[in-house]
Amino acid sequence: MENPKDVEALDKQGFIPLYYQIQQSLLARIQRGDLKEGDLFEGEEELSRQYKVSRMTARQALHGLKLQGYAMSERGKGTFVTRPKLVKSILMLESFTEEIRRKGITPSSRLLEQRVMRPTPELAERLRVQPTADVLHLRRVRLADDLALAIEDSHVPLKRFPGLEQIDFSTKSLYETIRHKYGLQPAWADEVIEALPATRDEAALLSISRNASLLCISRTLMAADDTPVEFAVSRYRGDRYRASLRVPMLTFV
Ligand code: 16G
Repeated sequence: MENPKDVEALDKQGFIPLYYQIQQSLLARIQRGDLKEGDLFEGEEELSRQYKVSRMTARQALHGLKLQGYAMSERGKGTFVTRPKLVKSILMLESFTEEIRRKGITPSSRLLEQRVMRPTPELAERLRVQPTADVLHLRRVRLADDLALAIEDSHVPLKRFPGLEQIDFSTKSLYETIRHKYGLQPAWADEVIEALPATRDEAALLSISRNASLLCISRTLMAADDTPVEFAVSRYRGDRYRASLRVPMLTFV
C-alpha cells in the first residue's frame, strides 16, 4: 500500500465531485501499475483519512470503480483491484483476430487440434453436407496478450475450401484465409448464446476453476448465397467477457 503522502490532494473548491476525483486518482494508480490486479484497495476508513473526505464519499468512489469493473468486494476481505471484462459486440460479424486487434490487444492461438473428419449427423445437417464429406475441425485456445480467453471449435466444409487443411492455423486467422485465399466474404450468421460451467479440461486450458461460468456462443456462419461456411462453438471465460448489443425499439403500426 502506498504512503498517504503519495496521494494527490483533491480540488475541494471545484465542480468535480470528490468521489469522482478519488476514483480517477485510484484509476491513475492502476494505470501507473502501483496497484495491480488482485491487490487490495485501502478500506473506506483509510481512504477517507488519506483523501480527507467522509467515509460515505470514499464508499461512493469504490462503488464507482466496481461499476466500471475495476474493483470487486469480498465479504470480510475488502475490495480488490480487478480488470474490466472485454465487451464482445455480438451484432458485429468479426473474427477473434479482428476483435482483439480492434481493442488494441495482440491476439494469438494455441492449436490443440487440426484434423480432417467426417461430420456427425448433426454437424452434417448444420453445414448442409453429406455424412461422407470432409470437414476440417480446428480446436484452438484463443489468447489476448498471452492470456487464454476462449476455447474455439470450428468446423469448415473442405469441399468449399480445398487445401484449407494445409494452412498453419496456429498463426493464421481462419476468416482472413477464407476471405483472402478463397475470396469468400462471410455475410451473416445464426448465433446461440448460453452460459455453461467449465469442464475439468476447459478449466485447465483457461486457467480457471472447474465449473466457473463460460459464455458460449455457437455460430453458423453463412455466405451471401445463404450456404453454411462454418459451424463454431466459442467458449469465453465468463469472468473476462461480456456480450453487448443495441436493441431497437419495436415499432407498432
Ligand atoms: C470468432 C468466431 C468464430 C471464428 C473465429 C475466427 C464468434 C462468436 N466466433 O471467434 O466462429 O472461428 O472468430 O477467428 O465471434 P480467426 O479468424 O481469428 O481465426
